[in-house]
Amino acid sequence: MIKWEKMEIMEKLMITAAICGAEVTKEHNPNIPYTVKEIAKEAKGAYDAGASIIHLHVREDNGTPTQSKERFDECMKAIKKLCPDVIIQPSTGGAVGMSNEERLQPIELNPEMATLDCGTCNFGGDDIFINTENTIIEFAQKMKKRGIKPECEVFDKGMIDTAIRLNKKEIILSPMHFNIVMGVNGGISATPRDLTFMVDSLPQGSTFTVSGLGRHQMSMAAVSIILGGHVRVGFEDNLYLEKGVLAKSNGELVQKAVRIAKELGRPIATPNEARRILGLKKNKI
Ligand code: KMH
Ligand code: ZN
Repeated sequence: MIKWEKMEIMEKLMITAAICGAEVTKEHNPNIPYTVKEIAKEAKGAYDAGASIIHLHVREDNGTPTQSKERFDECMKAIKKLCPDVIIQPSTGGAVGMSNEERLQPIELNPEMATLDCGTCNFGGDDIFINTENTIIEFAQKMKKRGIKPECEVFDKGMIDTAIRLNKKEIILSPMHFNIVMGVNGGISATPRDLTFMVDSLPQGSTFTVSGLGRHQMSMAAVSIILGGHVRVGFEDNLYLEKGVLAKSNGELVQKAVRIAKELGRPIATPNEARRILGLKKNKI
């Protein structure tokens, strides 16, 4: 349950920038980064604006999504060169249709964090993002072995229950960190009612961030800020700064989240403050 009476004691706000994703393309917004240089530049702009975590997908130069370990390594090094203390959180979701083996490659680089998708979900049209229970267990066990903190991606309430079940078996360790993804065609809707329901369903001591898709990005960020949660913004989830205006960069979207947070009285966490909030051991550079 949300402890409403304790809400004045809030941690600083962690902002995650999801800078490119796997599904959006330059046809959707010409500012989506593909190359190593573009990805590093977008990460730096987001970091300068206040992002403490970069949620990372990578692409071939032509925009094709890839989970190649080598490409992740190149991109992570390029990002660290520009923003040495930022937390890099590679995706193990990759793109719809990739094999588990393909998706798991970036964990071999021992990042501090990585995503752990906690269930199967329709992804619009004929797309299904498949994460069977055995897949989740395999990914979680491999991350645990390497000391990588999973960010549990939950697209619906049942996925929280799955994460709790695996937490009870110590396959996912406490305290858990969740990303509540709202507004996927097939997942939970992006409404304040649904967000409070999801937050109320999290185990005590967990932290959470919220990713509202499309036009819901900033409104759900605002609700999360008020609830004591954290926020994710960026091109992976949303292409627009406001109705009809494409964002020029991820930095612009982070700046907007920072403005909202400031108006609501929530200071922004640095990467090292985010490490403390998440219980990450050290900055692995
Ligand atoms: N691209 C989606 C199929 C994650 O990063 O872990 C999966 C995704 C979630 O983006
Ligand atoms: Zn992602």
